[in-house]
Amino acid sequence: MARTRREIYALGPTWNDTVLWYAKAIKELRPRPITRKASWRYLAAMHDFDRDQWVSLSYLKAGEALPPQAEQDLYWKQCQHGSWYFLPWHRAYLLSFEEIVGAAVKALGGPDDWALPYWNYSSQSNPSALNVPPAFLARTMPDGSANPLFVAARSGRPLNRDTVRLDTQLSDGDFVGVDDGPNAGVGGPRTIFMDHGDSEGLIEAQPHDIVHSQLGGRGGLMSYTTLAALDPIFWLHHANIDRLWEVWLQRDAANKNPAEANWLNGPSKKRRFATFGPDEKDRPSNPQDVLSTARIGYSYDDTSDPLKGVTRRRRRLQDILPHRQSFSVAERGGPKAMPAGGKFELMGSNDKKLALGPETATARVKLAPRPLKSFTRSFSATAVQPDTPGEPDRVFLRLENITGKDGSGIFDVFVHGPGSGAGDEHTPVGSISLFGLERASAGSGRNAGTGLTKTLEITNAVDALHLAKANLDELEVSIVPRSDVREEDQIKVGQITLYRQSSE
Ligand SMILES: [Cu+2]
Repeated sequence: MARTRREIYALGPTWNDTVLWYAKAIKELRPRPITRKASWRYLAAMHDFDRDQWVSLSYLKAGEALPPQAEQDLYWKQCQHGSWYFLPWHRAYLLSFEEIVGAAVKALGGPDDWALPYWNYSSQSNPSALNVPPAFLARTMPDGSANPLFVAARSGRPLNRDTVRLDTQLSDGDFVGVDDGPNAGVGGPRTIFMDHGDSEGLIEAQPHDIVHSQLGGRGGLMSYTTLAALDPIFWLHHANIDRLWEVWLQRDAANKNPAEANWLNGPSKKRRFATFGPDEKDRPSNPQDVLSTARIGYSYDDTSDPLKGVTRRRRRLQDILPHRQSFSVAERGGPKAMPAGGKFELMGSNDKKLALGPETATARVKLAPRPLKSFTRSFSATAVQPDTPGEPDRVFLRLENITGKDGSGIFDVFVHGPGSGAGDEHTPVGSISLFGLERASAGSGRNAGTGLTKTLEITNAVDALHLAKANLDELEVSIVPRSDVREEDQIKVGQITLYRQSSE
């Protein structure tokens, strides 16, 4: 039976059938023993698991029997973050969940085509889009019984429009990006089996990470990989992320999934992926097995392009062309040579660790003269001639090796000239969430404690500084917390770097 995943606000009243059956199925799955694959807690532990944390939050009894260790090693703690497997692994995972919930719905007397709803918080046409769907905030179900969709450990506050924007995410053309480059592409960097790789793809960073942190808040389930899948809203969020993958593929015929065997066949060296159907039997779970949603039984009600075909290059040239008369002819350089050794070149970096706490943290980044000169030339030459093929250089800001003890924080990042501050007069170049920070900082983790790396494209901000004829020898980066961040979280940014990417 083919299933159609629909936007939750398009399903009608708060307690429409899809939502009501979801709640009833959760009531059925939650009390099942954690040793049973088709149980609420087993499914959540497949994402990530921490026994002490689960016991302290009463999701597990102290002496409760767990599946045998060998079984845990295969099925639990599989979540892929900071990896080009982020999108396909979560798709296979969601499919197991949806089918198991669907089987419970059917067994309880519901329809046999129940499909997971998704939450499109980025919708421009739905005025309620940013609000947590009301059924997830109600304490009780219509019959007065406790509502299993409600979770106390969650912020419940509306999301912010600026942190669910999709312009940059969907307008990039590469799934993988460039190896060892600052731009990890839409889908993430090439990795082996990862529980938290250092850098991540554009869709993973935003809206994925940011929505996790905003929904969870400090101490909330959604803010931590080990707890997130215990919150029923997790699955609606990830259904939307999965849908955005389809949106990206369909908005431009040039957007393609990787064709490399290492991606298609999944990881083989350390671990493999393992998911199952309602019969609890294993089934193929690698990227190549989930590429077609139709083949695995579902579709989305809407995969239209929210950017309406606008490309990154067109957006940027529209921004800068009105200013083109501000360049003198003398400023026009010829086409620049590619930097030796690749498309990326380090423009500059700071020289010491930066601590992030409840106050704004600022670092100064010195820019090396030679790459800066190339950048300036590329920018002038292309900006004055809109029909020139290619695009001016792009600039990326990297916050590298971020470590700390609590990853629920969200920060706005500003780039400005030295001494000019990060006040209200500036627009942030972007926001970052530290979702997965504690995992990536742990010395024993697969990523051996190197922390997270956050990349933001700051091309437009640097364009603006350039147009204002600011002195670009040095830039300041200010990082402003927009959530509850504390000194004891011990958050540090190892290094801040700026890269330029020359046009193709
Ligand atoms: Cu997630």
